[in-house]
Amino acid sequence: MTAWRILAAPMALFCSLLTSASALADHGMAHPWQLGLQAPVTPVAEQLNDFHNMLLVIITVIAVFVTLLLIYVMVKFNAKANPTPRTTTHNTLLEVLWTAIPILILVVIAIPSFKLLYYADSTKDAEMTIKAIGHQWYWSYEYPDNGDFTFDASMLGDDELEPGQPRLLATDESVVIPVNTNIRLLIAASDVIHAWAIPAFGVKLDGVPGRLNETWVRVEKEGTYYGQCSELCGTGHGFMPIQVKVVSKEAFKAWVEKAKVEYASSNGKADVKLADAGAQSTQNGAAQ
Ligand SMILES: [Cu+2]
Repeated sequence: MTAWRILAAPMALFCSLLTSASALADHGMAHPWQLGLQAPVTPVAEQLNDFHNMLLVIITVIAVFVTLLLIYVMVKFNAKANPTPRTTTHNTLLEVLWTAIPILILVVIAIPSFKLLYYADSTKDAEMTIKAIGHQWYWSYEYPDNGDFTFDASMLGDDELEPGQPRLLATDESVVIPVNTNIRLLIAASDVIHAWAIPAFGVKLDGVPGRLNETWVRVEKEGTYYGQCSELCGTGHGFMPIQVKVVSKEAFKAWVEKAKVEYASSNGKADVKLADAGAQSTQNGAAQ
């Protein structure tokens, strides 16, 4: 009885941790004592999760096999148990096996890996496009086929956080996207290499200046999801988080109408004018 109790206590703790983990997983962010990856909400993230679980099985079998083999060798072939060692140095069958089996294991891993890589690459039937541009140190977003507006999203400081908003993850403006919609994501950068990453979406893609990288998402669950820049981009690298709100298609349409007005004044035009003026004066300066 006592032995069972000793075993049951950590099991109960583990189970309660698992339940609280799955309850918290709905928040679209990492949390203390999380086990496994964040709950996947896109087809790509689901497949990534399955692939990760498959690798976990393979790696566990290999680790257990090698450990058992080591223990067997240590017990059977130590100097005490085996005072006169054999002088055999080659075994053709064994050598072929320990070359072929690892190759087979790598092939078994490579096939689903490449499939997944191409699946995450792009979607043929995108219903809309969003462009994310990394800057030192914030993200700006463009909605070219939904109002054609632009806005910046910067991290909220500790004194700006409202109750429930996570520190270092919440931003002043959210990327709003509709649920169950194939969205083409174009990712670029204006200064150095950044990376747009949301673990729950299974997306992590570099934003490279002068290059347009593409991926896609189809989020199947409404909610708020968080991510961070995942390419070391300078001193503010840890302070350019990503906050995505996934809403119903109707709510998205309503938000677009509101956003068109809200972001009209800062539609990038003022910035563009300034940037143009800057570029012109630089050109003039160069010409002189
Ligand atoms: Cu960055």
